[in-house]
Amino acid sequence: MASLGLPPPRALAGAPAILKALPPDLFVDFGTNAEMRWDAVDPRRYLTPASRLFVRNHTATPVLDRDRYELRIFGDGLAGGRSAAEPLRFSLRDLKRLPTTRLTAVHECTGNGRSFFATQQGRAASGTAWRLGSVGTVEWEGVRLRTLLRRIGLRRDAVSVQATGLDAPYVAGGVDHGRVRRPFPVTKALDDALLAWGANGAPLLPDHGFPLRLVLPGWVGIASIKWLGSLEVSRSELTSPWNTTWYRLTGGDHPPGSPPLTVNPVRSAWELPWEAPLRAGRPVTLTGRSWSGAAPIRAVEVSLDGGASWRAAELGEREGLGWTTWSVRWHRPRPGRHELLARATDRHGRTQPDVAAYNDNGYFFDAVVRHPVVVA
Ligand SMILES: Nc1nc2c(c(=O)[nH]1)N[C@H]1C(S)=C(S)[C@@H](COP(=O)(O)O)O[C@H]1N2
Ligand SMILES: [Mo]
Repeated sequence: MASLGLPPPRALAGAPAILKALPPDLFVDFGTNAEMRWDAVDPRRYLTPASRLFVRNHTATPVLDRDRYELRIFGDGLAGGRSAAEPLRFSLRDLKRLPTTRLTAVHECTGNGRSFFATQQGRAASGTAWRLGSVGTVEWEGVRLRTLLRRIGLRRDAVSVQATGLDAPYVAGGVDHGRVRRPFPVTKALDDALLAWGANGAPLLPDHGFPLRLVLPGWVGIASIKWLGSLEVSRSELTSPWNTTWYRLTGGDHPPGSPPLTVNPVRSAWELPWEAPLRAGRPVTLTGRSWSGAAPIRAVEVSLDGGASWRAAELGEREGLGWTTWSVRWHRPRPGRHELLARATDRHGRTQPDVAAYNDNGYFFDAVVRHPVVVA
């Protein structure tokens, strides 16, 4: 986008969209997207290692130079106002001189669980057919966006911030939609938004936004723009196709004009292979995790008999806005095929429903997933 004067991402002919290794025992590879396998999650490890974190790319991972990197900030919402042609510029070093914050949060794609609209509810939705692996919990490191914005100075009537990535423009169906970008309210910017350069104590991997990405804790993954090139701060509501066309609930029973999606719903997953083979008659401890974009998890109920009976799972670890681990002892698995169910409730009282509200793009599949196991 010449208007921002940004260097084009290094174009590597025939290069893969995702640069890190995607071994099939750890990932399901969808090309530009890859989901983590829940059966490969180590129950003793709370954070998701960056090497195992899901990747969701609209385009392809650009290779950016940390020394030439700069974040551009402009807009009529800044004190004094700044045009896109004459933005404020911050190098990575400038940003790292500001007070550093670490925060642990769930990181999740809006479409996580999408395949279950088809397999569990009989109505397919369009988009990557994730199971539940487009999620992780990461300890991000960076500077609060509010720290930077307060230093720059905001106008009192600033309402909207648009984050734009440095990856190539997104072209779909022959239409160039421009660079991946999405606006969010100034209130979120001044609350817990983070400009992150690190994950789990190391610099971001290229696939996850190196050298700098935005993190909007608890919000849909698309809000956390990777390879952050610019922030526009505005006195009027900014828009982009990522909040007007995509990432809102359309079709199904949703009225037209439902708002752009923000806070993630409640979900749960078992740390088991799909159709996990289990030994009959032998007690086994099963583990899983539950999370919510709104609040910590208060309770997890599980059913080992397809939903006929329920009991409380034992809750384990939780850090900050990260997920909650849990376990349940299955004393006497009987031979046959069973469905395991886990239903979480967060501290705002939000509970996973039996059926997720259908929408054309398959966002927010938050229903209790029926996880098959085979006991023999
Ligand atoms: N610049 C840019 N930012 C982006 C995206 C993208 O394609 N380009 N994908 C978004 C989506 S849809 C998600 S779910 C998360 C995925 O982050 P990850 O690949 O680091 O897991 O990044 C978001 N930020
Ligand atoms: Mo996403």
